Amino acid sequence: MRIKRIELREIRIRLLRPFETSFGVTDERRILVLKVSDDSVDGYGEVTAGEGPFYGHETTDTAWHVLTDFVIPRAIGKELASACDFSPLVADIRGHYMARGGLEAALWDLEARQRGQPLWKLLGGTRMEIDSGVSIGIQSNIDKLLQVIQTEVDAGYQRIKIKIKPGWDVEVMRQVRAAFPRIRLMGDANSAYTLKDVELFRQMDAFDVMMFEQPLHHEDIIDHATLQRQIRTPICLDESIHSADDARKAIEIGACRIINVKLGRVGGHREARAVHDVCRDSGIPVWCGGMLESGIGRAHNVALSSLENFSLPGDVAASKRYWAEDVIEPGVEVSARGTIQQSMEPGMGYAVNAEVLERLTVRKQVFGR
Ligand code: OSB
Ligand code: MG
Repeated sequence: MRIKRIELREIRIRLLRPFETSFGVTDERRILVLKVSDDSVDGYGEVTAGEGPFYGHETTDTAWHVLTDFVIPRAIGKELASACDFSPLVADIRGHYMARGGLEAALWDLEARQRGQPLWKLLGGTRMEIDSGVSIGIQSNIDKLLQVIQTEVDAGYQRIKIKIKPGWDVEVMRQVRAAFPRIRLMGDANSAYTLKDVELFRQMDAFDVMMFEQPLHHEDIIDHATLQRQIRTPICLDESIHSADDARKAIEIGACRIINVKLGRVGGHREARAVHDVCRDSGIPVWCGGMLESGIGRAHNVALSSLENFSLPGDVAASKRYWAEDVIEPGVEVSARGTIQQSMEPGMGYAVNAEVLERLTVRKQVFGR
């Protein structure tokens, strides 16, 4: 493939409901979408950075800067044998995984479309149907949370993740478990705790929690290993893992027993697969995380989740949980038993609705041709 033309745009799209985590509230997304074109074929990718530097250091605006000034200039006009050859072109850039990963994903979609093959097959996936879970933000009170969980359980979702933070943790978990004795339940702290809080995690050990996701500092693995030695519930790392090497080290020191793989956070499909492989070879299950993506990022997450070691339900849920109108058609749909079917279409498997995309666009820049 030759990277003849790259179109970068920012879209603004309002969430149906605000999403609250330990680091803040999101109600409108500012998402960067990349369209890469060879002669006649296009590929789409999405940058999963947040609006502010709170989940990680990247933002919508840092990604725009890094893409326009560093990533796209290295890529435009290049001839690549495969999307796998992209990451070496930008390996000298430190950090900014989501900026790089957005373009990388677009190249995978392009390659899959060129080969007339579904992206999930090109990636080597085998799961035709993936298990879907939901991530539920912090609510105004526990009764409200219990209602939201009931709605999602009724919709068929296979696993419930609740966001936790100091003051919204042990008592919340206790009541959720009491109200739903059988659901698969987990908590995501987004780095809100320190080792001073060990006792609190030991209390939550009693509630049959599948895993605690990223309880400690966003760059830490050492303290996570210390915490893991003192609690029964598996730790799952999210923020701390940006590469297969990070995963190897975290596993080696016992910092986690599960890893959340996010396409953007590791810089694209190639590295996501490498993280998957390291985990598989060490007997560590993975699942696919979410970043409140539009349909484009969501479609990539569905494809990635087809790899064999994605053996736990991910945060890849239906479009209609997030958006009144998605940028893909049809939207990602979840069956009554909480699964998403892989598409047999070439590429990421969902068509981009160009009219909706254009209507939501607030800025656009075109490179090449
Ligand atoms: O930590 O997994 C996270 C959303 C934004 C930033 C970080 C996280 C999340 C989620 C939501 O948990 C997952 C989703 O529904 O897309
Ligand atoms: Mg997380």
